[in-house]
Amino acid sequence: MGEDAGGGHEFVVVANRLPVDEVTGEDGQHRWERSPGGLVSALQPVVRQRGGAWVGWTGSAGEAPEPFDIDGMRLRPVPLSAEEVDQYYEGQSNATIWPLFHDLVEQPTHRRDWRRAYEAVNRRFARAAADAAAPDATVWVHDYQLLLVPAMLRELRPDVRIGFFLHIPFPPVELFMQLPRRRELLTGLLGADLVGFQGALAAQNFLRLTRLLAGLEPKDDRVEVDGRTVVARAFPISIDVAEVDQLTADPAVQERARQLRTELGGDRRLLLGVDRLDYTKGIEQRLEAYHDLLADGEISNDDVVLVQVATPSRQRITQYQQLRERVEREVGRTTGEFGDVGRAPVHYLFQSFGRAELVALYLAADVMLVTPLRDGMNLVAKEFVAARRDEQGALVLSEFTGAAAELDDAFLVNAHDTDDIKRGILEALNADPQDLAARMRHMREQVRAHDIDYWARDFLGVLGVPGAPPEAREAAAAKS
Ligand code: GDG
Repeated sequence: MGEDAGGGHEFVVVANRLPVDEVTGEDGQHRWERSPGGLVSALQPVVRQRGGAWVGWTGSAGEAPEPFDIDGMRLRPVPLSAEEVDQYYEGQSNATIWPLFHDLVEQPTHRRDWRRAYEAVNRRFARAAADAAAPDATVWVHDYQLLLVPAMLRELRPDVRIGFFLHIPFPPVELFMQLPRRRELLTGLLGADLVGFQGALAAQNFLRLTRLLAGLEPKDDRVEVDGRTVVARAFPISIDVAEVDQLTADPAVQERARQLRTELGGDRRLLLGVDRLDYTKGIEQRLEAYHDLLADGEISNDDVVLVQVATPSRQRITQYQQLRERVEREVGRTTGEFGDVGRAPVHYLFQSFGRAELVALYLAADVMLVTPLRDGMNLVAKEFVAARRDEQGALVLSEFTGAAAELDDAFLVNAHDTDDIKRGILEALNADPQDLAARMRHMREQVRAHDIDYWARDFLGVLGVPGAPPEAREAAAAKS
């Protein structure tokens, strides 16, 4: 694969964000750096391997830079005005669709001007993708910011093969029906040849909706639309296991893990949370459970410590600012009530860290807490498992993550129920080491056999892309 004579690419990824951030060094020079976030962690290796193009936004409002190359990928920036960032990105994408698709864990806002901006920006992305694609190319569109792109792109370029993958949950029919202009959104997705979801339930929700909203007749995992077949299936996303392996093998990372443990208080057991600061991640409920365990005397500040990394995210949206305030109040309450001088019960880090530091934290942890109220997959859970080649450490995992379907050897909890989170934490802390090792071994087998490469090959194989044989599923099934 690669570029054709006319500059078109045979493989094009379309996502809201390019996989880079612009940073200014101390010398005042601008440069591009890989950005954090699930989508980027997931896709960068796939595009790099195929020498493809990536269409997306740089993260800054205003004019877009010319296309440029990085890490074997051609990046083609799409411009967004400041108003479009407000309306399309922070508005319709993150204050309407995001909360609604996550089972209304926060109230969505519905605004006509946001919907208009969303449509205009989706059209711009579709045009940019049409410009980037070689004849008969494959275009892989990603996520909830671009639900209208598949149909728009098909209109412009009926020759290309279109895949769409949704990284977040697809809601039950009765929730989707609350969306204004719901039919257009559904029709947008139906422009794809293959619509991928994190789980089987999401694919079923989508297919049910085609019957209800578009009067179509879905059968098994497919539905006929205008003489074409649209396939809807689950492709649970995963992580770059090789990257995690490389970091865990690095003596500097191992040393850093030992140092973290010493600094946090020698023989105290380390509980760890790593999340974007997002209301879907259940950080408040987790902190409350931890507070209550200390208050009940079930655990003590002498024996246990919690490190909560909360990566800054969507900071201009009111609900995220309010969440930050509530989380920081809860951290303050717990520290105030149970802390000692020089020994805090919670280390709250509202910062973004490098990958090596994250992996050192995974290695240092005794119990990893992943307790979202709703999450499409959750890569942190899989990264933790992949990091634990020592087969130690316990994972407390919310049933409402996509990851729970694969990692059922975790300590599964109802993340909406603080008492159940407490139970899960106590079980994890008191588990027999042999039981923990057996659980970890099973979970590691699952993640290692289904890494990001498997996910991409599986999706692209079903989409029918050359070089991505459809037997990925069968081959991996035979391996395990
Ligand atoms: C969406 C869906 C789905 C976190 N803090 C830092 C950092 N991270 C990395 C983690 C992990 C990724 O970001 C987060 O991925 P998640 O899957 O946990 O969550 P979302 O960002 O909500 O992702 C989710 C995912 O898309 C993929 O489809 O699993 O359900 O919501 O890789 O390690 N990375 C660095 N510094 C940090 O401080 N470098």
